Amino acid sequence: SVEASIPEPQRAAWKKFTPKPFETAEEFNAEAVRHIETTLARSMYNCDEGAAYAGTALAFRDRLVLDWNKTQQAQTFTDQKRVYYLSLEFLMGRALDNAMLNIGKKDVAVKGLSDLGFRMEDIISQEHDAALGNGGLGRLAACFLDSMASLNYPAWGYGLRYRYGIFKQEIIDGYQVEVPDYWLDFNPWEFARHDITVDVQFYGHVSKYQDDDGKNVSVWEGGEIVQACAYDVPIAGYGTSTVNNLRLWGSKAASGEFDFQKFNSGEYESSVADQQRAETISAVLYPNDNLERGKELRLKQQYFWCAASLFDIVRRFKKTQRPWKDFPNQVAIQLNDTHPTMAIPELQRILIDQEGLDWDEAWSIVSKTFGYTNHTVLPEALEKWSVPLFQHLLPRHLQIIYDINLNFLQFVERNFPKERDILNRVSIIEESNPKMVRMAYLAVIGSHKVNGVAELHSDLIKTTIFKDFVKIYGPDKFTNVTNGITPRRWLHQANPRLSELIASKLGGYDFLKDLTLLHKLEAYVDDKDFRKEFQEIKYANKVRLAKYIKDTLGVSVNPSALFDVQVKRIHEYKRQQLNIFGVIHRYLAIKAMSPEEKKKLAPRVSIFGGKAAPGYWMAKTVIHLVNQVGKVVNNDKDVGDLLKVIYLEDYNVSKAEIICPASDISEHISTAGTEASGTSNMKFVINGGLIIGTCDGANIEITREIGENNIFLFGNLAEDVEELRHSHMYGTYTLDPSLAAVFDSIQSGTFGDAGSFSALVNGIVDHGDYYLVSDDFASYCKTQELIDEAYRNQDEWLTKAITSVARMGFFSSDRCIDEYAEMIWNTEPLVPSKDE
Ligand code: F58
Repeated sequence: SVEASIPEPQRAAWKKFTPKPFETAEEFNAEAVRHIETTLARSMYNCDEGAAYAGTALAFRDRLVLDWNKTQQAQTFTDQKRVYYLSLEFLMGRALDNAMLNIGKKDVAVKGLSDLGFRMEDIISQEHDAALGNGGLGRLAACFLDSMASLNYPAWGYGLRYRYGIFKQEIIDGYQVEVPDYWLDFNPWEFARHDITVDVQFYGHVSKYQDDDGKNVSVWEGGEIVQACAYDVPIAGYGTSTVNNLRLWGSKAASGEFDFQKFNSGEYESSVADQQRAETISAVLYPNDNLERGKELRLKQQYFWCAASLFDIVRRFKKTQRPWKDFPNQVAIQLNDTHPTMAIPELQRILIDQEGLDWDEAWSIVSKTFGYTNHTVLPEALEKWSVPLFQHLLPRHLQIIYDINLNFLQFVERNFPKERDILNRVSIIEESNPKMVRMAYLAVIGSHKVNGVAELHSDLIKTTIFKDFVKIYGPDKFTNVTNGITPRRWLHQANPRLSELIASKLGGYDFLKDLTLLHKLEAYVDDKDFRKEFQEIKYANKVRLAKYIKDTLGVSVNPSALFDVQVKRIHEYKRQQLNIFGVIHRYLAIKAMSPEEKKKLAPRVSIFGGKAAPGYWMAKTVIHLVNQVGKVVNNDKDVGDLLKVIYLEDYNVSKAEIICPASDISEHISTAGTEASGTSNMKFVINGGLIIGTCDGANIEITREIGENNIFLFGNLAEDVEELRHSHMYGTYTLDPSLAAVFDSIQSGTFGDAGSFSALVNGIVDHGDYYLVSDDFASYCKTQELIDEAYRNQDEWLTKAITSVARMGFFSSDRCIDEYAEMIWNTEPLVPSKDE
């Protein structure tokens, strides 16, 4: 589309009318009421909380947009290197509270709304979560956007605008039921850019021609075109006027002649069907976490989004009129896992087929542009696409991938002439039937840096899945950036009272921009008043969660009990089954206790939450078991308050904001070596909760920072896992006796039909216990007893909690982004000038 701008002489006229942002409660109300009356066409006689939310959101959005326009203008004019973060998932949660924090006028809105008869909390909770993600990977992308804007990096996110985000989970009769999440009814935070579209091609065939200079050229012809339409979301930074952009692509049928012809020739129905088929591409987020199923539509989503994003990035670069060799100095593209790997052959295709560069020149640009972040070593999560599917859907890209592979294998052969096997092992094409394209290898070969997300994980990828590549490229291509979380959302917004208490001691809110300042809290660890207030805040947060549990599930829990929380996607490797077996073990123990023994036991509330992938039977069985155990335990008079078991429905970002501040202990108990990092571990500790965990992912670095006395570690180490698995399969295998007792009680029908749980039990008893539940059970239960004991000494517990908070400075996503910028992107912040 042609860019038009107001001519210089007329700009003074424009500037006179630049909107003035609201400053006072009155001015805020003027904006909110105007939006409710005119944008929504509602009056004071039909203004409910939903309408008041909309008015508030629109008033803040208007303020955001002014800074957004300025930021984008400044980034274009200064023409410095930009970062593009490509992620198929952005788990943003709610936006209003975050917008108010960043703009800094929440107090004004609180007053204004109260003048209209509304309470801010009620208004905030009207917002639908933007849930375009499954779990940690998607939430990390959201934290990174927040940090990139807060640190003034010129950065854009690129993703897909799913019509349906992650499903809503209902628990019916103890089973998970999935309900579609249609979230776009009213979304004030996005701007449809109907003028920014990209045509994306699929299917067809490749023809070879000779051009006028006798050069061979490949042309991808035929097939179908789908149109990508841009939807932009402003991403505001904290304590700065930088507002970056998140561009999400929606799919539509390409308009124009083709449709028109069909329409005119009377094929109205089929032209509408084309439209619907095109819209299917961005219709739904795949709900699997750590599993790849190789579905055609998923590959279509990936290519559609990569092609549209690359076109957009290249278009922006070309406007600068720089030579192509400058591309990697102007553009850094980060691949959030292998999902955007198609961007690599796509950029190569654009450069050679469309821009006429020769292969080597193009490849030198491509391989300097990309960085790849790996988030898992689980084999079932590594993406592979069948060659026939590829050939059918993206014939030109398959050729390019073959050429990339050929060049790479020739390079390997030259350097390792004596090793015949290595070529087979590192080839992008797996010689299976059908042949498969290994996306992780393509990502490694096409990127200049590869990183894992915690130290252990980054070491593991170098010794397992990418071992050969370390030999080929040397170790420097591989690096680590330990994950982090944004303290704005996960401390300040989720726990405003704790944030305020910290600010009162540290002399302001600078710690929200430099989290390492938290270390100064250690000076207050013995301060009576501080301790009292810290403890009161934790209690109040538990009361808030207890109320939520009562309101949603009708179960009363005692806020003085130890709240033990495990909330995350349900997956065998995360071992919610270990937790619930531990709960059953505790239940059996309580049943056998004398009244005196019972008196000594600290009451506990075991809280679970998380979604299972709809086709993941074992995970769904775990959910069912937790609910069945809850039903029995919560109604057992012998148990009373000593144990309650809660399953929170539909765990999501906004619920996490209530749950994280309310835990005493949270569980991060994956089989060692399986959880790449984990990020909720950080969210709990920063809110003054202790953790029980295995030596896995970021737990190890959390331990290093906060000290081993402040964490409850247990279980086998990653280095021992392989041998243990081997011994299960081929050696003698004895089930842990306490776990055997737990299984006996399940099999005798204590928690309902034993048959429903047999697969879960048999996986451990008969099928090798792949996740080492039995091996870790004794040390898990022992550690839970240590927790009971430690909790009895409230004073020491509190010391541990405060000390831990003070030592969490390392785990800010701001630190991550600075590390990426320095080690991988080679970019600098662009600090907005005051008078702009
Ligand atoms: C998670 N991965 C890791 N994948 O499991 C977790 O340890 C880590 O902290 C986090 O990434 C951030 O690095 C994860 O969430 C997914 O959900 C994918 C969704 C798409 C399909 C493949 C899994």
